[in-house]
Amino acid sequence: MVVETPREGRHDEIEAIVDAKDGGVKPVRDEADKYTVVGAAARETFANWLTPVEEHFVCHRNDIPDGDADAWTVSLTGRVEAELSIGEIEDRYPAVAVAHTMECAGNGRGQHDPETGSVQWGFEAAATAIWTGAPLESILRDHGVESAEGTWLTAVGGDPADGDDVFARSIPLEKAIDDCVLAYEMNGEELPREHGYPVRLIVPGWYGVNNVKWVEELRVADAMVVQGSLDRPGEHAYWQQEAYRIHPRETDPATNETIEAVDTWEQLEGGVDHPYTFDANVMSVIGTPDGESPATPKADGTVEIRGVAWAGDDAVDRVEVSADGGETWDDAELFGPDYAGAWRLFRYDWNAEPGRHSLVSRATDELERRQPATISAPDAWRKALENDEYPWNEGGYAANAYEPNGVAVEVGSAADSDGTE
Ligand SMILES: Nc1nc2c(c(=O)[nH]1)N[C@H]1C(S)=C(S)[C@@H](COP(=O)(O)O)O[C@H]1N2
Ligand SMILES: [Mo]
Repeated sequence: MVVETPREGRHDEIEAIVDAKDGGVKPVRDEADKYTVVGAAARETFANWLTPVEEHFVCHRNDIPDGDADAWTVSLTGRVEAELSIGEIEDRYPAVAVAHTMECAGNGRGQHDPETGSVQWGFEAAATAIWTGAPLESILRDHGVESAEGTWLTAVGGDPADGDDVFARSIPLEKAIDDCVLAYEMNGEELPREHGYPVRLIVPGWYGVNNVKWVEELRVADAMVVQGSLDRPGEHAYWQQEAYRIHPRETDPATNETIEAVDTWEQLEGGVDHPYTFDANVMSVIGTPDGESPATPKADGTVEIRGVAWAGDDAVDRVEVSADGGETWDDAELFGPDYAGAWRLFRYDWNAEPGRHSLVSRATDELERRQPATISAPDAWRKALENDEYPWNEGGYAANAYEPNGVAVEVGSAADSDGTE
């Protein structure tokens, strides 16, 4: 079992990361004191498309391995048997860059009432970076793996286990071949240690937990990871089969070797008993105005509301904004870069009357799935969705309600403004 005690040295590690990131991130409350977690310090992170490394959240449970790129290897196991050095990963395969909006599956956990324990994220555990690396398609093809049907790829982290559980996560081989990369650079720089140096898996548009850092093994097999899947001691399936599953109170999700519905929302709608957190649910955050200081209208009386919206590996179709806490809505305009797996920018010229206003945004994806308003009461479970609520769940996973992410903004009167903007 996973050890439930605080992890030693965690606070020093968090402090070192906040220092290295120059204050672009802040520590987040972790009830069990187990995780290394920092999130975007300012709402304005969500007013930009590219998240600088300094503002990119960090989340992991174990100590960061101190392995060096020169000595590190990635073993291919299961249907394949090979060992790759970092040099080979860099030189033998094409270098590609992918844009990926990474969101911790626990983002929004702090909005669950009653609280669910663990890390109390608001909306600060989401970010978009450019990850450079080798396409898994090229690596797998080079080793004779092509067919995808019914096959899973399990990535194993080289982080020393806290207790005896191994950090292992499975994704369908189809997704791996479609667009995943083994990344060795982040925003054009060498991967920082806390983000997975020397090599990590990037699964575009899928929740953070699938993006295994410090990858040391990639296993191709007919099943998702279950206990006994891996050729090593310890508990293999905790991170796949127990943690990061969406389920009501006091439920132990059953272990599955495979499932039909992979899309997280489809699972939530009944596709799988206790959904796995795979692709990210449709979500949006307003970046500016940030509510920190009064907003000053431009000469034409408008204030630009700007933010980001994402929907995992589905496309964002529409973003609406409301300046009255969700009573009335207007369409925002989507603009800027449009890459699968990464968020879109949105903007709206708001005729801002002086006074206090409650701004919210809600996104709808191409499959017409819209962010719900709130998180339900604990026992509503799947029925919540019909009531425009996200199901409260014991782990606090994959929440995408819009109301909790709103921002209260004070608009200065024309007389308050200096008239230059
Ligand atoms: N090996 C390993 N990979 C990991 C984790 C971990 O604890 N160990 N944490 C995961 C989780 S829960 C998240 S949200 C993302 C965060 O990636 P980042 O720290 O680069 O933002 O990494 C994932 N990859
Ligand atoms: Mo996470």
